Amino acid sequence: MSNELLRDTEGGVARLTMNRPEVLNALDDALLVALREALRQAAEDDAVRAVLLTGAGRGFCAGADLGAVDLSQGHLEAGQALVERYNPLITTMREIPKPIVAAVNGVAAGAGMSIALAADIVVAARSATFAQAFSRIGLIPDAGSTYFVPRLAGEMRARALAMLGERISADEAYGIGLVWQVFDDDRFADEAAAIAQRLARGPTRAYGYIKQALNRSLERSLSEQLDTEASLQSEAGRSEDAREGVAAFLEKRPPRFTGR
Ligand code: T3D
Repeated sequence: MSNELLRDTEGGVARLTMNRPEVLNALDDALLVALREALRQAAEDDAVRAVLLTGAGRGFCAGADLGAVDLSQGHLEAGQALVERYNPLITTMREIPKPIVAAVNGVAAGAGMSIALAADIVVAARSATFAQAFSRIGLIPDAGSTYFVPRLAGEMRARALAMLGERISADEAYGIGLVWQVFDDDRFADEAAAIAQRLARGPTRAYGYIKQALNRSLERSLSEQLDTEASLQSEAGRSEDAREGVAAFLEKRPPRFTGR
């Protein structure tokens, strides 16, 4: 297992820590592969009911490792890396049936910002920053940023962030809908962990169906989405957690969800 990704599981939360702090956790092939593999394992492991993704040191992730880029052919062969490593990672993040919290502890730039936005819930430390850094090096936003940013923040902001490549603060990111919550730095790690722990105690199967329902909702018509809801809700309704949730409500007690 690569040391570039630290992993531990406690209380139903798989914590994945990108661990290349000397380059602000910039992504090389090994880290990209390790991230995807860890997510797949989290999906299959019944003991894992939520994932917390964060970065070691002062960065969350500075995007592609520019030091590892091959310019020997006189150009940057960027498309292949996307097809082979970045895109499968982003797809895996969206599709695994367990909630992912991105705990953005520091700068999230380029594909590092894309990875944060592919999570289900993004929280940030007050000192964290976000940058669609791609155009500063002559590239376009990738790894899902042209999908996530307009949907979360709106078309104009997506265009300006992409073209100007400016760094925005966590509070600005919160203000335009890129982030769920911002916490002061001294509370950040505990607050992010608490959200993941809360999800790990929740109705895991329902969370998986919520992901499915929301993943494509903005591309579907109302009638298609109503059909999707009916079909997924009928699955959710058959879960042990739905039975427990209703029973707990009627008995006026907190539910004890098991993820089944
Ligand atoms: O082929 C493909 O892989 C295509 C895929 C492309 C996807 C992409 O993500 S493209 C975008 C790549 N990322 C960037 O362009 C961001 C580059 N980094 C920066 O602009 C800045 O470092 C930050 C804004 C992120 C942070 O700035 P700051 O001032 O807080 O830190 P710093 O001093 O610039 O960086 C600290 C160290 O990390 C520094 O190394 P040093 O000088 O201490 O030895 C810096 O070189 C290194 N570092 C930062 N980002 C990267 C990096 N090293 C390699 N790759 C990086 N992306």
